Amino acid sequence: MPDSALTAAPTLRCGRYTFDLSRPHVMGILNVTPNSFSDGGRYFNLARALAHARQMITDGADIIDIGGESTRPGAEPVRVDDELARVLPLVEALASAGIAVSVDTRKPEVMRAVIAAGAAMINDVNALRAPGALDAVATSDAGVCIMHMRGEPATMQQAPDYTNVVAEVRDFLVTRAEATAAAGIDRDRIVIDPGYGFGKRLSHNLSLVRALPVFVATGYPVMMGVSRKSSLGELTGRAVDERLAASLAAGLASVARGARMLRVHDVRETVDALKVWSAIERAE
Ligand code: 7PJ
Repeated sequence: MPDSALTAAPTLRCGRYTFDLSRPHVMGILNVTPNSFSDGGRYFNLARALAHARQMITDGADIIDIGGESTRPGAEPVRVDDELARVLPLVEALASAGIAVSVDTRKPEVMRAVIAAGAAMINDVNALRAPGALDAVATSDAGVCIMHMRGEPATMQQAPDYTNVVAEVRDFLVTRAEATAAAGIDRDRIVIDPGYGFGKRLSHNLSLVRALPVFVATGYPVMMGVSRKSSLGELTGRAVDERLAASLAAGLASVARGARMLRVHDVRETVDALKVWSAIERAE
């Protein structure tokens, strides 16, 4: 592993927040869809969602990622007004409480509205490819996560194939990050994400984790979302709510290869794991 994978210490600017990524950061997942696969839509209720978000902050999350549209394989699209009705009240409440908020969305209309409501970051699994998405973020000071996805959520797991998954995903992310920067979004507002599980087979996902230093070498901070994903079920035979150990292993393997942000369901356990890993990295 090149030294730079471990020594790169970029700063990420997201609205009024500046994250010093010399310490790996944790993004807590808050799904507010009725059908989110890994939490069964349990947080589709404002009071419960707020309590869960606050708990994740108490547990050490640096930012909360709110998603109102499921992007699980096979998921159907959600209308703009439905998505906004789900996420906006949460964005407003959390942002006004001084909590850094990211919104997981592909829709420019949603991006504009949540940024106006105080969101510090846009997490777009579609890498700002929707018409108007680049502009929606460029006219703000929000940070952005550019993720790789092959195809569309409805169909992405139908026989995904790559000649060289690492090179193809890296080239896509660099191209999209350059387009993002060219649209007026400074490089220190951009994070890239190989999109674990998005139009990839198990072997592709594993290759991407193993090759994370290739992504780190692009100069952009790297985010990984492995939490509870189905490939971890393939490896362990565990159901979605029994993948904590698998998620921690994949998350730590990612951070050890240079990922600077982990998007996770299990914040408390991830923060503990990172504390131990970081202490070992700092030891004499
Ligand atoms: C990811 C995401 C991910 C980023 C989802 C799930 C599916 N955003 N949104 N990276 N995954 N940036 O959480 O299982 O891996 S939704």
